[in-house]
Amino acid sequence: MRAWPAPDVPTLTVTGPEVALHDTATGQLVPVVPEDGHARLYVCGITPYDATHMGHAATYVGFDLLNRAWRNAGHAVTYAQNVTDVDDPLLERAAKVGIDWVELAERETELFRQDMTALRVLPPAHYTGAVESIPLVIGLIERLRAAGAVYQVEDDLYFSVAADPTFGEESNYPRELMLEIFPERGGDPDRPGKKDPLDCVLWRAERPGEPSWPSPFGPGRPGWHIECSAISLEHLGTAFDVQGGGSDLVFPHHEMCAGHTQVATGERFAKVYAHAGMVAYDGEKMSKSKGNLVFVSALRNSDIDPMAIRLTLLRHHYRSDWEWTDAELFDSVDTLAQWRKALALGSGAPAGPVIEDVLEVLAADLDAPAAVELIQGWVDATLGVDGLADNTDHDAAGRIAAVLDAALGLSL
Ligand code: 5CA
Ligand code: ZN
Repeated sequence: MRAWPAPDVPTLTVTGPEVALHDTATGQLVPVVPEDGHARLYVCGITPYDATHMGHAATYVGFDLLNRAWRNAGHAVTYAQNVTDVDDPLLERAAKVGIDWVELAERETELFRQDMTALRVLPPAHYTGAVESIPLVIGLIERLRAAGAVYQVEDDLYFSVAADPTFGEESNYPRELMLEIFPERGGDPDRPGKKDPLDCVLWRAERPGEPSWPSPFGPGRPGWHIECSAISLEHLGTAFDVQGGGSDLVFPHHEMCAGHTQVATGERFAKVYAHAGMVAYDGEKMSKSKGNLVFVSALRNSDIDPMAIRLTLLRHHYRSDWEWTDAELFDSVDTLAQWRKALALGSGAPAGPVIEDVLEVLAADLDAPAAVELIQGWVDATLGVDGLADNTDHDAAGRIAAVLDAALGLSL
């Protein structure tokens, strides 16, 4: 399907350092230096049954920093993202509000595109829906069947986690924790007939009132995890550089995705697994199912500058769990006004060292809060907050504006 339009990104005159990222699988900070200079990134996309909330926005802005850091280090980036445009929560919401599920998915996906455009998130080259990937999913299930990793429970097909010798190596969760989390995130551990409670659905046979597609295994629809394995395999191949998403996807989603690709191809799914922290609101994880949501589109509709939304997100490290407050948003509005004032001067405090430091902190596990502090330091020095203005760099503002845009996605 169509992604959203790409914002213009200025080309910097300095090259940023190579990027290192915290890897969930090893718990280490690891270099993510693409082979042959070409990075491959997959980030799990939305399930479009409601509008984009700040949790989603934080995750996509977080991985946008990675995309930008790679580009600033001189690499090309191929970015793929899915849209889970058929799944239980979407069908349930459509039935509840009495609209067609296709219409709901299209409406919310379009709103997401507008939100991402407003937030200046670089679009994926491959933006792919679950529905349009059904032939890919069927092909991958066939490969898993040939590998002996598939069995049937009634008319549904399951993936046998026992077939994957690497199962558990992505999350490193102990089995008790897996069993606890699995049912909270779409799993069905207690279903009679399963070989292992943790086995997951690959193909869900047609149920009355649910959409279905023909397949060699009978009419039905894809399970959730196989969707991301099939789409990433098609567009990025195996062992791509980074698999990303929120930390709610560490298990079972990314563990199962890794298992499907590993068993079907004999090769690993991703080299590094990166996870964004959870954004809360009113004391709980912001989630569509709980309804404690702050929507990007609602703020845009009340004339909030999208760059102030983005700055609020950037002030939290992508891996931290944090709580959204309106007070921080209003603070960002004030900060941007001050930054714009400094940039309007044209000349300013020396920009060179600030630019290098900004690129460096971003390359080290995407430390956007540190980058924001560095910019604030330049603004303070330029406006002479300490009475120490040293505006001897005559093209400082233009260069600071360029790094703000290219590295942090803030166009002021
Ligand atoms: N369609 C699946 C992934 S294949 C899905 O999880 N969709 S979602 O709409 O629920 O979430 C979209 C993305 O936002 C995922 O990467 C998810 O991990 C992330 N996300 C969801 N809620 C939050 C939150 N409260 N804070 C941060 N990220 C979140
Ligand atoms: Zn996914």
